[in-house]
Amino acid sequence: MNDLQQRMETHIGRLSEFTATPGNGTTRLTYSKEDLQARLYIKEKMQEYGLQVREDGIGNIFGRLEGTLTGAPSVLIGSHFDSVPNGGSYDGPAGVVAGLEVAALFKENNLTPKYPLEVIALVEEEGARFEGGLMGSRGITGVLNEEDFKNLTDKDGIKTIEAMAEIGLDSSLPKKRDPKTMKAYLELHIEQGPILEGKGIPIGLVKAIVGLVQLEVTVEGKAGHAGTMPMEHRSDALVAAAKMIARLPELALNEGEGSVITTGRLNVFPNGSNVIPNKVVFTVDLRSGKEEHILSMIENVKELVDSYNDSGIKTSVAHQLYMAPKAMDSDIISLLKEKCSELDVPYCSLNSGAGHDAMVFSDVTAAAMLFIPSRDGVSHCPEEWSDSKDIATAVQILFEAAKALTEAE
Ligand code: HGY
Ligand code: MN
Ligand code: MN
Repeated sequence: MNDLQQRMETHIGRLSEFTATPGNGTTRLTYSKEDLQARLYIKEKMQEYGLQVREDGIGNIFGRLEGTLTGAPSVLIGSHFDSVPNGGSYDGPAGVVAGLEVAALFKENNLTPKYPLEVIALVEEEGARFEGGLMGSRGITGVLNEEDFKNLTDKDGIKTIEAMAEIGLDSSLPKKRDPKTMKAYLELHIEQGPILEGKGIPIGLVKAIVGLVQLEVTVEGKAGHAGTMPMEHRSDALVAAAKMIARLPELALNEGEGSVITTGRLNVFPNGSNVIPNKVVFTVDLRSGKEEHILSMIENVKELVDSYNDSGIKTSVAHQLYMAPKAMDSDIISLLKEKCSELDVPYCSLNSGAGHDAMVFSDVTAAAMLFIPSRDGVSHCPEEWSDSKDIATAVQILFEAAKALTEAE
């Protein structure tokens, strides 16, 4: 195992220690104690690698290697460092540590770029604490405005800015960043699917990222005693919600072309075993490679939910996130292909079924992604694993691409 691969193992190993569920995957919610531990580790490495470290008003971390061109836009390399509940060690951190090691290679080779290089570690990509997801990147690009950011609360009603203050972050700092300060955004991420492993190819170049929508459905009924309320008089919110959820998969299958629908979170109120539920709130995550399918599925979900309204059941659907499908930058894809060939690394092109911060940055700058294989194609679970050898290979490719991008006009 070479030094770079060893450093990858160390970084991933250390970051995976910062979890609220040791022994049962990575649970690192934004602005939690575990976030703070990971944040300190990332900032320590940024300083060690000679970068100027700062955090913005959302808590995103930037490590900057100044360029010789004053006021020139930066080449950003990184990913997110939050996780889903009981997730894996690589989803997000693989991209953050790759960015760190690209900066380390600039330092080791005494390279001062023309255009600045910035390593970026983003918060709340998963949306596991504050609704919607892609929060850190949406805040930087202004898609999430200051007002909406400040009003976001977690399931306990704690606001973003309160949670930030808990770990010593300053939410009064700037959030939205002028697009003119960004030249490109590069992200290494695990594939989270079976394609690369199936092909035995270490590097995937992402052509496009599927569109994704997060809806929140609220179903209201009437609470009552589980023993004394006759069945025919009930307005059971959970029974109505269960019927809706059971019919969602058919909407994706009818849409076709790889469209998917998932209900990942469901809360029952008042959640007593002998109480007829009077309210249920559940999420609907829907995705497709074509926007027409996304729009059609939104309409069909709303129609389905609406059809359960009656004298006792009332429903509503809230939009939490809307991201249209996004193509990655063709010029940077060509550059990455060239660097893979120069380094004699096999690669293939593929689309991403997962959402990523790169899809947000693609609205304001040239964005591109590299994938590495996921063992057994699994992710968002403790079994998630990728080979540090592949991360090291990706770092070499990103290093060559970053050198070109920080020199080119
Ligand atoms: O949900 C996603 O696609 C990403 O993992 N946040
Ligand atoms: Mn991710
Ligand atoms: Mn994820």
